Amino acid sequence: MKNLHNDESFQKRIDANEHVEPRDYMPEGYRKHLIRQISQHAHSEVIGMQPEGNWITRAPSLRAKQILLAKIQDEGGHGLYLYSAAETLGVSREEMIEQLHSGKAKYSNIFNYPALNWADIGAIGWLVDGAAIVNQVSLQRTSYGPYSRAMIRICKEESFHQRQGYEIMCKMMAGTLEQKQMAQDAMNRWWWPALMMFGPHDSDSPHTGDAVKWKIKRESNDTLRQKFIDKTVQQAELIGLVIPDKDLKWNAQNGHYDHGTINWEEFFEVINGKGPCNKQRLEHHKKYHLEGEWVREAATAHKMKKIKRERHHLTH
Ligand code: BYC
Repeated sequence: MKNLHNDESFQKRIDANEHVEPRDYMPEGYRKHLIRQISQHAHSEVIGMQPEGNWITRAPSLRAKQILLAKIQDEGGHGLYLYSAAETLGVSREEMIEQLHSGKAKYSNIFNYPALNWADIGAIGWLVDGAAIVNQVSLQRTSYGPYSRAMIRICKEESFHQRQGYEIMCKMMAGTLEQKQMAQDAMNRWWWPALMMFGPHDSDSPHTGDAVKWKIKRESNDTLRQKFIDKTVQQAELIGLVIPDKDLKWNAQNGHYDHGTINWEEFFEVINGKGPCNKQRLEHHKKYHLEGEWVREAATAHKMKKIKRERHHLTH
C-alpha cells in the first residue's frame, strides 16, 4: 500500500495508523499544514526561552539556578529537533526564521506575557509546561513520523519541567504570607493565557477538520484543554491556590470541571502581534540571530572544508 501515489491511498494509510515518512507520498495540503504547525511549535520553544532566561541570574539558590538553566537549555534543544523535523518536509531553517521575523509564522500566545517575579517561573513551569505536555503527549501519536519521534523525546523532558514549576509553587505556598500572595498573583495572571494555549474552541478552529482527518491532531483543542483543567484544579487545591475563575465547578454529570468564558478577543490580539511583549520578543530574537551570523558562517565554512578534504581523500 505504501507506494501508491494518490490522496485516496494516502488516507487509507492514515486510517490504518501508519506513520508517514519524509520520502513517502503526501498531499500538498498535508505537507503545508505540518510545516505551519511544526515550525510554529519550534518557534514557541525558542521564543519561550526568553521569559525564563530573564530569571537565571536572579534564581534564589544555586540549585534553583541549575534546574532553571537545564530547563531552558532543554527548550532550545526542543526547538532544534522540531526545526529538523520541519526541514524533512522541504522547508529550510532560513525560510522558517524569515517567516518568524516577518510575522507570517506565529508562536504560542503564552510567551507574549512578562515573567515579573520568581513566582512566575513556578507558574510557567507548572501551568505553561503543564499545558504543553497535555498537548504534546497527544502529539506523540501524530501521523508524521519525524514529528511523532521528536515529541516522544520532548515529552520525557517536559514532565521534569512541569515538576520543577510545581515544586516552586509548593515551596512558596508553604512560605510566608507574602510568598503565598506572590504565588496566587502569578496563578491569576497565567491561568487564562495557559487555557488559551490550546487554541480556539473546536467550533472556531479552522485547521481542526484537516488535522483530525490526517491524524496530525489526535485530540481536539477543547478535549485537551479540558484534560488540562481537570488535572490542574486538583493540583492547585492541594497546595491552597485558588483558580481565578468564579464559574469553575465540578460537573458530576459529565465528570469534568465546567469553566468560565475565555477572553478570545485578548487571545486574537496577542497572536496577531498586540500582546504585552510581542515586540520585545521578536526584537530580541532578531538581534541575537544577527549577532550569531558569524557562527553560522564559520560552521558552514568548516563543513565545506571538511567535505572538500574528504572528497580529495577519496579521489587520491
Ligand atoms: N498561540 O485552527 P487552530 C512549550 C492559531 S511551547 C498562537 O486551532 P491548529 C514551551 C493557529 O496557529 C508549546 N497561535 O490551529 C516552551 C491558527 O493560526 P494560523 C507550543 C495559536 O494549528 C518553552 C489559528 O490560531 N506547542 O512547550 O489546528 C517553555 C487557528 O487555530 C494558538 C505547540 O505549538 C496559540 N496558543 O491548533 C515552556 C503545539 N492556538 O496558523 C513551554 C503544537 C491557535 O492559521 N501545535 N493559534 O495563522 C498545536 O498543537 C496546534 O497548532 C495548536 C493550534 C493547538 C496550537
